Amino acid sequence: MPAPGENMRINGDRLWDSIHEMAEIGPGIAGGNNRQTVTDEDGEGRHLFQRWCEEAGLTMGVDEMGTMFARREGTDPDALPVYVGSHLDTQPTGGRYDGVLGVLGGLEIIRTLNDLGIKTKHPIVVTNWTNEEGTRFAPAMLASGVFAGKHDLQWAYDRTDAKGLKFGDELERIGWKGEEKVGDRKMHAFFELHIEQGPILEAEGKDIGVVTHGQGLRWIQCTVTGKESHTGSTPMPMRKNAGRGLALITELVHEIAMKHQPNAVGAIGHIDIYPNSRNIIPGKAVFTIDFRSHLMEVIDAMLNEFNERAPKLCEDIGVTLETEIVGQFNPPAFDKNCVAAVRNAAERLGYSHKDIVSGAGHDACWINDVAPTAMVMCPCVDGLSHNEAEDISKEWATAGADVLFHAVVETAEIVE
Ligand code: HGY
Ligand code: MN
Ligand code: MN
Repeated sequence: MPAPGENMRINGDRLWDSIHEMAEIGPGIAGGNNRQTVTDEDGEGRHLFQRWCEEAGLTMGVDEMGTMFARREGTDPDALPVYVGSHLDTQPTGGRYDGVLGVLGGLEIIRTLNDLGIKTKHPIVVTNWTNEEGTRFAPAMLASGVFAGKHDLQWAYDRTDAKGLKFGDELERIGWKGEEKVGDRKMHAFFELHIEQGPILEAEGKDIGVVTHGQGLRWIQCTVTGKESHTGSTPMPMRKNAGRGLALITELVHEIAMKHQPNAVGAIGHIDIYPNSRNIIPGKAVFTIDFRSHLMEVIDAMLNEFNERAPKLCEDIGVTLETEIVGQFNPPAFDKNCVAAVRNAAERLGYSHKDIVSGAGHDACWINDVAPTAMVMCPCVDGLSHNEAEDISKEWATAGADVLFHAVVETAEIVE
């Protein structure tokens, strides 16, 4: 099948303008975004995306997890569609590009095909996956996980946020609980454009990351239980301080990850301490460990060491530890043909590129289990993400979307 001509490019200015119009919805307090999943702001962003899709002549489908599928017809109605997308939900102190670049990069492909009057054999479907971030409702990649058969729909609906609200109720409240059965859609392929969220591409002066693999992840939610008592009058030997358990485990997680450098990361990002009063010994600490590696044996080794050492650390200071795995996926290896389509596109377009492993998790990591999948990455400034100061250049966004355009359109097969 003919690949798109090297002169075929997306409209970088239009993409850039759309990204920043979306960024006005759910603004953060420091220039980024707070458009958390199934909040009113998420709903507003969805409506804007839907309007743009309708203006581009797309038909919208929404499934029971609220994932949005905007379809451009192909010439062969029986051909499985090529899907392209990412997520519009953000972290509470998120950036303007994480996820949004991939959804609006997909929309830009449609807008460009319309401009050029190009038809493809396979339909193309631009996708906004619900709750990729997993910060308000764990785990991350919740909707794509249900789509790939990793989570049961009702289990997903019953996930609760810090205020005890249920995901399914919130999805219904914002009016985005669709009718389509999750996972019924079959894909010819799936492509996702995403900022790297790490320092490698910028440091090496590369325009494009050709993502061959991703890290696997384990989120271990820990509950350390001690005893609330007066910080002034309780003798030190009598204390059962859950805060010490948190501190010892925080250090243990770091020590374990450092043992497996450069193939591992580990930290604790979510922490709730109770009752969180200045003059009460903490009786309870609830927190989530995030272990990752692209090597399964390293993930297993980190979990084993943690399970051996953490209970003893807590026992020695008179507190108890309960753990629950609240998020997990194994290291994905993306589809070689789709990865080659990305690499060839970068080559054809004259963009510098390198093969890379994704440090962050993405919806593509789950979709890779049910369809041939690959990712395109662009650099981000100082590798910073999950921070309101997250930043990219228009050139990087344009290069990433150009490569995405060529990989998707080549796979969808241009009809002369
Ligand atoms: O956690 C992740 O890797 C993704 O950014 N949700
Ligand atoms: Mn993301
Ligand atoms: Mn993210």
